[in-house]
Amino acid sequence: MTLSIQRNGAVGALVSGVDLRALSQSDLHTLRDAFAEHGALFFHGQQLTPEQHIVLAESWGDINVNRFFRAVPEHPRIAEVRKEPDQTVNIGGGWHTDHSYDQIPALGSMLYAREVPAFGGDTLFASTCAAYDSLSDGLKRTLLGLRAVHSSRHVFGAQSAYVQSAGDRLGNADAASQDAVHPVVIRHPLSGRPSLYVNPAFTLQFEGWTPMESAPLLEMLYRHIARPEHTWRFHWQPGSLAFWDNRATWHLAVNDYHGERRLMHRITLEGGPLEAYSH
Ligand SMILES: O=C(O)CCC(=O)C(=O)O
Ligand SMILES: [Fe+2]
Repeated sequence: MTLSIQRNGAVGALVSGVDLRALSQSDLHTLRDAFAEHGALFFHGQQLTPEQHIVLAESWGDINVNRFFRAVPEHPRIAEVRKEPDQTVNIGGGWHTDHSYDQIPALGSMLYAREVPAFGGDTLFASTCAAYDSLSDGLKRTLLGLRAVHSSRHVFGAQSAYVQSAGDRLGNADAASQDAVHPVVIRHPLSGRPSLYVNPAFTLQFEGWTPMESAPLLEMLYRHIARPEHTWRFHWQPGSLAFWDNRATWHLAVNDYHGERRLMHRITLEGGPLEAYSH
């Protein structure tokens, strides 16, 4: 098998010719470079047991256990992303990046498809690096001086409509007490590229601005990041794996398959501190 990497549009690359159960050191090196360059890697036709999924994740870095997702039975380090035929709410159905409410956000996740609907259930990705690059120089200069406040409280706390509608798929609402402040434009820890680090799920306001003052500029940035030319759509098969970088991308799980089951296993990797981008 020969490993080959084919880039998508603005975000991610499709990797073929590789068995994720048997990566050589040289494959791993190639994948690390590709991950830094493309922000997400996509694979099809993988056959991973939960144990092999864990081995794969550990070959990359340390595992981070998400406090809110229900775990796969007997695998406390694997989160379950599930929607049953009788459920209408899905997990991650709006644009977001995971863990921005942590002061040291997780690097990203390896999401592995076990059961997928016959049609739909795709995941959209957006490049927050491409989105920064396509802003005007004037707005870039303004954003470089800003920091933003992020929180988990309104999403994963007990009062949240999302938690109430997710049933037993989400839990531990008492742990939803994180607030973090991050630069609005970060230097991507792997690529060094500037990346827009705000998202509609967890960002509350710019530091030192009121929520009302922040909303119009945040909304503008959200519309800009979600522009079609910054995005790509991944269609899952059983055995597909997506590995995304939370510091370079957003994602959105499309909820268009009511009446069918979709079951994914997610392992999240520890990240590192974020720095502001400066010229
Ligand atoms: O199910 C998906 O496609 C993604 C769900 C999600 O947002 C996540 O696992 O972080
Ligand atoms: Fe997510």
